[in-house]
Amino acid sequence: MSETITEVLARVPQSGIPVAAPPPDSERKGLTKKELAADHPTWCPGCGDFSVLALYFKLIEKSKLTHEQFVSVAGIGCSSRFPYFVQAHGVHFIHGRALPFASGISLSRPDLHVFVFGGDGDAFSIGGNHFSHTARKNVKLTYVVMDNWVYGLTKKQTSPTSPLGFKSKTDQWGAVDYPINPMKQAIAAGATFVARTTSTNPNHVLAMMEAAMDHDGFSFIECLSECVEFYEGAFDAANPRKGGMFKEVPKDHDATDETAAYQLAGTDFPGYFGILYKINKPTKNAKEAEINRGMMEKVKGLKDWQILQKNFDRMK
Ligand SMILES: Cc1ncc(C[n+]2csc(CCOP(=O)(O)OP(=O)(O)O)c2C)c(N)n1
Ligand code: SF4
Ligand SMILES: [Mg+2]
Repeated sequence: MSETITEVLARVPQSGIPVAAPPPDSERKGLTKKELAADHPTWCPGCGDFSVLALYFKLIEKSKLTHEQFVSVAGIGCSSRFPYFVQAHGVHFIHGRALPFASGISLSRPDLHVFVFGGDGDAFSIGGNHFSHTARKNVKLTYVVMDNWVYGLTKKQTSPTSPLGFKSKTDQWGAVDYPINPMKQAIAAGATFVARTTSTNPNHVLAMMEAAMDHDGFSFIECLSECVEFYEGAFDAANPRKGGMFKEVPKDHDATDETAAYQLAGTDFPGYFGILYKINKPTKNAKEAEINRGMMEKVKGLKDWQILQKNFDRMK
């Protein structure tokens, strides 16, 4: 029989910090990369997104996660096809709306690791408002944006991160709108973990994902991921194998210093890679758990139908 509301709420511990549901059977093993691989990805050969997927498999395997412990959510776009390629619980949702959907999962199932994947258009155009609000609410989830500076799925339109002068189907004479800076946007919106990486540096992508997953709050990673079909060579300047430069965040950078993080974020491309900003602040999950606990005290001993009746009586 399924749990009652009171039983579900009773799983929220006194600390207000939600903890994992009972651990899976100790005899169960974590998923392997091989078990996680689903359909053959439909991305173009050479697309940067392949690398992010492979490293996600590695992360799950390394963390010994089982099916009931994590979920992958995405919007719409080439990058957002991600959950299809993961043989585990996942959601391919509406364009730009992955974050509110994922927030619902995170708040109702705080024991899960909630990972969200998407593109620059999905995150910063149609989903721009959700990005800001999820960040300021500090919902516990990890958001990886595969930034290719273009709309890939719809075959080359200007995106909010396309640089000035970029020629696309929507800007035949070159983009005239100033691009956004995802790092600055995330810091300013209130994100508590803000990092930058590039799909051409696998070890670094994995390290950022691991750190993001361990963060108790909204963790955001911008991962440069080349669209070889519609923006070839976009990130060569960040790739040492193409004569570019991969500069890590300086060792003496204080990631809790918002102004310092903002300054690093403003460095000209290729900029810095690593954790630019990281602070601890109560999550929406913890705050809601606190409210739920208070309410539980008030309705102690009552049956679910009696709680409902009380609510209706109050509305009279
Ligand atoms: C409501 C809605 N508007 C527009 C579209 C068309 N559309 C699909 S994906 C996309 C942009 C994809 O770009 P991005 O998020 O950068 O992902 P990429 O394909 O580059 O990985 C657009 C405009 C849609 N599917 N739904
Ligand atoms: S169109 Fe671009 S983003 Fe889409 S799969 Fe192909 S290379 Fe990747
Ligand atoms: Mg894109």
